[in-house]
Amino acid sequence: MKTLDEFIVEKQQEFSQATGDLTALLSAIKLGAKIINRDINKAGLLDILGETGSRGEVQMNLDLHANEKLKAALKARGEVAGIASEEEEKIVIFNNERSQNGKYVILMAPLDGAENVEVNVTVGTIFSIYRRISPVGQPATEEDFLQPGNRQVAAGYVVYGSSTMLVYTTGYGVHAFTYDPSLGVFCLSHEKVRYPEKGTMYSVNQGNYIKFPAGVKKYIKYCQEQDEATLRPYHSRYIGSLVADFHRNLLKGGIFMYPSTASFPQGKLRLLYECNPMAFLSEQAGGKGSDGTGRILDITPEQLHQRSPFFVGVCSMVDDAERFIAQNPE
Ligand code: AFP
Repeated sequence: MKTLDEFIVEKQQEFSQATGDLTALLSAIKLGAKIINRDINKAGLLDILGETGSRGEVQMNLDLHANEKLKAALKARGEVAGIASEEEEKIVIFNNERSQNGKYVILMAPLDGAENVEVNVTVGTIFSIYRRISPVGQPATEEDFLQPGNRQVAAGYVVYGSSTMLVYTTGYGVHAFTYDPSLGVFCLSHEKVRYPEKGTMYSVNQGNYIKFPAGVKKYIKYCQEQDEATLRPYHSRYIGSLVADFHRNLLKGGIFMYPSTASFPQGKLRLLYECNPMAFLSEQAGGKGSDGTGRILDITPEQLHQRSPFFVGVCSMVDDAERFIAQNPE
């Protein structure tokens, strides 16, 4: 059995200019994930005991609670100059001397799909790590966070499901670790994860069908048609928790889509906290991440909370979706 700590120390030489900083940083994320995992597992119990009021409040609290816990774990490390979070309006700069010398900034969705906690369905934490571009020794700036996804040095997620798993990449493949709660350690369970060559699942909120662009509607119909050679009709699977949907599609082969809709013309998902890290992981696993017209990782962000349409998964499936979109302009 190899633990996450052992694995990242072993792989440290793969990082350019390895100094151990990134290793320490992943350790901080691991600690935050363990705390969030423990607290999610207690959520229903707290509710029964009435410690935090109504169900709605428990779920709301957990969102913010996860943000605070992860932020504290990262702040405690000198390697991080600041964070941006889906739960915070503005960037949070860590202003102590040690943090100002930190080389990295982190963007995160601390509890993605939080509404699912209330009904005992899988949720996740997503993170994305960049080397800052402002001078080390000074406070980080917003520019450090508004870098295109192709500059990520690491990204990953934690999926809190029937077991808890941490999945990450530093640009040398995707590795997954399953949490053993009795030992309190993440153990290597999937090294160099790759998508299956052909996918058979599509994940999209079909309740929004009427509001989708014509190309997406046509692609969904294509997914539902019968054709043995391409293993269609595909299975439809949608949890409503990006991490869970992405994770299943990664292991089983599929495409996740959150297109633009009449209600969300730019899509619903956040480019920096959701699309970029998942697109980086996808590419590292042999898949693709697109906004429907091109590579997600090449978009230069203009705003922290910017949204983007998102198509991610097995290469040939994302290619098909892009083709249908290009052939059916609005
Ligand atoms: P929340 O974090 O606000 O619950 O949103 C979750 C999410 O961003 C992503 O994890 C899901 O894939 C997507 O939204 C689900 O959105 P719909 O409910 O509109 O399908």
